[in-house]
Amino acid sequence: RDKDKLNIGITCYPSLGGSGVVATELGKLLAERGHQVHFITHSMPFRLTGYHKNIFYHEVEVSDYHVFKYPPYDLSLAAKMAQVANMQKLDVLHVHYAIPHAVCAYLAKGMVERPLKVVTTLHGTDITILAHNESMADLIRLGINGSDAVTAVSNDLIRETQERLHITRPIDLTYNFVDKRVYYPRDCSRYRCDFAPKGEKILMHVSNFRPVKRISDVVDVFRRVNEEVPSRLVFIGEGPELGKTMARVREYGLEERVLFLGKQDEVAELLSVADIMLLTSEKESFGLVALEAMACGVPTVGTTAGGIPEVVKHGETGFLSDIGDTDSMADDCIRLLTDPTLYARVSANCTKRSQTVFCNDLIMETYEDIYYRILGRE
Ligand code: GMT
Repeated sequence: RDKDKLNIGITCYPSLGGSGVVATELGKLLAERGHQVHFITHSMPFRLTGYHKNIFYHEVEVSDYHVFKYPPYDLSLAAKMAQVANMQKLDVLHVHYAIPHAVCAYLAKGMVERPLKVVTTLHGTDITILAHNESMADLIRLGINGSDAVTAVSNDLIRETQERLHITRPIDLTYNFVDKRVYYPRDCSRYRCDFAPKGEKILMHVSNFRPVKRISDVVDVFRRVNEEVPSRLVFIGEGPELGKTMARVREYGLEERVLFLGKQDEVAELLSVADIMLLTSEKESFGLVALEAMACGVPTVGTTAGGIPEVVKHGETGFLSDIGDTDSMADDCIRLLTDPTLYARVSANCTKRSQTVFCNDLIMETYEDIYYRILGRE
């Protein structure tokens, strides 16, 4: 793999969210590999703390000229992409999330002095939610068809993109990945004492608290589990459903047993404290948190929505039920928590699967091969 080192631009949503995490971690791996990586975003990606050799950050500034009722961020982004592409001689611009990034990249392509190849990675809600709107669908289709390569994070997302948007061009599968230097089973005894002082089992849910996560199902599953196995529920993250979730916890009288930690930057340190990760979503193109938990040896109990079954192998690395079937999910949790032999087997499968199918080097090389392919350097 001794091919030329590349100049790669990356655009993503820099604040909380799985797509931003994946884009930033990929950028870091590519930079370690010797490529020059230029992040073009409206603020510093939250996982990009400290100095990293070969990584550069270009901030998009939005014009606040008084004529604009709505400052045109998308145009500023496209202009910045073209400027960075020209100045840094970008070979590839890799955008994560179709709207508006793929469309901005399409515009930028028309403004650059030398050929610029564009890769678009679809992450989920850009297709499963935004593409339901007809005019948005036309824009997403334009971004997809105007890219030199398109990737998606699960086979289920590829299928849905092709069906919903009538896309016929090939879409590469690039599963999300975890860095095993960061996500591994850690000794979490100090957190365990804080979260579950009487040695209770710990169930965890990590998300942006959007309606698609069906977080009230998390509370319902926990209520049933706790009736049979003394347990605690730890929530990490925040978002629009947080208030409703707290209300449900109060309604069930479970305040003493449920902890809301809010947004946490260092999730890798906390995941190993969980015995089970709950992922009850009705839509989930991949479910990055299930993979992160898996890498820490923590099985996921959740739903068969979207790409989750490609990540969590039912019966091997966790257990999956139909969307909304909280009784079945609770039964699976109880079985796992009361059968140490079953738990040990599933937990061992988790670390093994995360380090093989979703290994960072493997997925990074898949992206690298796509860059070389579209540049004609195979
Ligand atoms: O889960 C979210 O709502 C955030 C969203 C995002 O754009 O960051 O996550 C999507 O991309 C992640 C990274 O590829 C996937 O792991 C999530 O499954 C996907 N979310 C949905 O499909 C709902």
